[in-house]
Amino acid sequence: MKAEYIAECTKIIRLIKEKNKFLIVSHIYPDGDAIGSVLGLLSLLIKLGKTASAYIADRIPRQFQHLPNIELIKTTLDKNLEVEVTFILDSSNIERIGLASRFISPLMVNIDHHPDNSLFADINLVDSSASSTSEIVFNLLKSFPLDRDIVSSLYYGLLSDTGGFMYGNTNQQTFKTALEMLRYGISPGEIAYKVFYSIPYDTMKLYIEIASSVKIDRETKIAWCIVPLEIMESDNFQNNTSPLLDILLRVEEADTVILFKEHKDKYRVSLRSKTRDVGSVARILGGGGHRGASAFDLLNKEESAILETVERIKTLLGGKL
Ligand SMILES: [Mn+2]
Repeated sequence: MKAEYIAECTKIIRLIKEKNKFLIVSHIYPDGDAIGSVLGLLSLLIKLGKTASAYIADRIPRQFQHLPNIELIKTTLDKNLEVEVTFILDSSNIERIGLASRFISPLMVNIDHHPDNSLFADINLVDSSASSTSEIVFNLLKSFPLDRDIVSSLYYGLLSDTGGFMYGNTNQQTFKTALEMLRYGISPGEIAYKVFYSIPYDTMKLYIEIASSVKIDRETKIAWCIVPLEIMESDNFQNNTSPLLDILLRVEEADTVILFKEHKDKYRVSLRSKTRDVGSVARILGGGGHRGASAFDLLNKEESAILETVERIKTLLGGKL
């Protein structure tokens, strides 16, 4: 590990020991890694007797409700909250945390694994070879008295960001970290069912409705579908669409999947790929993310915009596969 990275770890550990008032934030459209890493760190700080709050400026999807201390993640926050240190987790830039950026304290710590992280904080612990922010947080915190609940949340984050050790971000370090996590007595099977087999019945029906309209271009192995606004706004739809993308990626003829999620003023476009670099594509189109999973905003809501965007992505990915 690089000396610089170790130096940042040492600084963060010192802050945790010396400071008392912490705020932890993560990105909007929170996924399993955002939630898992926030809960792991939050639960440890509370265990250490610190004053710690967590805030995400978005709805927390129902699928995370079973996680220990989930009720402590707030979606509104007192502006007058006194904070000495703010941790920003799993967010490549300050815009990703949405309204949470209003509550920034004098000292900011950025912990992340996105390759396009802009190193925006006072302390930046960024490792793009890590599978997940949860993996970085675990390795950072393992000298503290972690427990089964804390580690379960972090394992949840690691497992969801690797698609169950399946995506290209899974490497030797991922398995090594997972093994160390298992030593805390967590139940990997139980957590795996919670990550991948816990779609509420009414949500699954919506997923099936959306998935049944999937289009595919067999030559380029690109599949795409649209989530219309009325479904996006339904209480039964989860704003974390990873499970839906996973369902679509199970199609043999699909190497790359594009999901257009309709909002009032834009489409949020998520990309997943088995073999191609959709991270670079998203960056060209104004977004960001990882090699195998990324997203960007499409501000043009004209009817032709969807097909034009599919064509643009086909070209950027190099056409036929
Ligand atoms: Mn992540």
